[in-house]
Amino acid sequence: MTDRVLVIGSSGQIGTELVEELRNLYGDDNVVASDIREPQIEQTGPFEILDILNKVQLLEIVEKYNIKEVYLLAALLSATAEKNPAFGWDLNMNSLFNVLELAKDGIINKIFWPSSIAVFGTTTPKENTPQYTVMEPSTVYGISKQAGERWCEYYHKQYGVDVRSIRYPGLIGYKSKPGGGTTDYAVDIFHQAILSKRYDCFLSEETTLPMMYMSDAIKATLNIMRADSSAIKIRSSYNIAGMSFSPKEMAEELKNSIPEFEISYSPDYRQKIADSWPQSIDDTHARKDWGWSPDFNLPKLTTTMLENLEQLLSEKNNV
Ligand code: NAD
Ligand code: AKB
Repeated sequence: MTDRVLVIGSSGQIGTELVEELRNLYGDDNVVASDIREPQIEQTGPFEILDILNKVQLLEIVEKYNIKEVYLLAALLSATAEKNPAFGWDLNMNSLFNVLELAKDGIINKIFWPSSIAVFGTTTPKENTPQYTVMEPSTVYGISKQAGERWCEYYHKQYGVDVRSIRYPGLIGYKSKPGGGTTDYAVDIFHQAILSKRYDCFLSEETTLPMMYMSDAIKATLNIMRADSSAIKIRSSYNIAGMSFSPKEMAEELKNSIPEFEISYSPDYRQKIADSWPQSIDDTHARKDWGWSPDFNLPKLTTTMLENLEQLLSEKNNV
């Protein structure tokens, strides 16, 4: 029976785009999408409803499709987890244990599990944040990601589990909506710029954060997963960088295409989260070990987002 890939949390912001690319690479039937909720877009391959906290259901799906590689995307993100810390911890940690255990038992061969810039905290150097540095996250999400990184490295060293990970910055794409993060404004702003030409931002104007266009994030994910195992020297999680900007800089860039666009600022509880995160990231190790480099900067991201989102929204209005 053919070895197959399973994406867990496939109906979310990253999963929606990752499944599409994995199916282009491996074939529609060889990539099984799964989530606790229905997908955002029509599926071209198998989809299963799966609660990752249900170990029995997970094993059934893994055996049914002969899954050998798992992309674990199910999680509560930073803003949502702050509203429900106990469940955030439960989901973010136990989902990872359930998948790591399958690899430890030799049932699956390879795991991708994303970490985040949220592993850093207020005591971390903010600019060009190094791979190895002080890490004192202050959110339940960041704490769960930091603990997850430690467990990934532990399972690799103790049991030889082939687990690979990236610390994604805030991700921006037009195909799917974000799921409760602090960086979500950078997607919402495009929707509102097109629909109403104005946006009220929940972060203050000077809040600079590391960000990345979704196709760069997907490229990084596929590249780290397809690299030779010997090239993956870091088994906790790799820093990767795309670009850094503040809401004010994003708005200025948008005005180049939509001159009448206006932005206002009403910082809420997410400001404190953003203030604890780095402003820019040093990704030297990812570049050296498995050839990482981004394709998108802020101007290219802005024109690409506007072009594609305008088309998508006008298609939806015409349906
Ligand atoms: P998302 O919230 O958009 O998607 C997560 C998906 O997981 C959702 O579709 C949700 O229904 C599903 N899910 C929740 N509970 C589940 C359960 N019990 N069983 C199965 N599925 C369940 O998140 P995303 O933005 O796609 O993020 C995916 C991963 O990448 C997460 O680990 C996140 O921490 C990480 N990450 C994302 C970003 C970003 O900017 N999007 C940045 C850094 C790290
Ligand atoms: C969030 O804002 O929670 C995510 C992340 C950077 O991990 N986008």
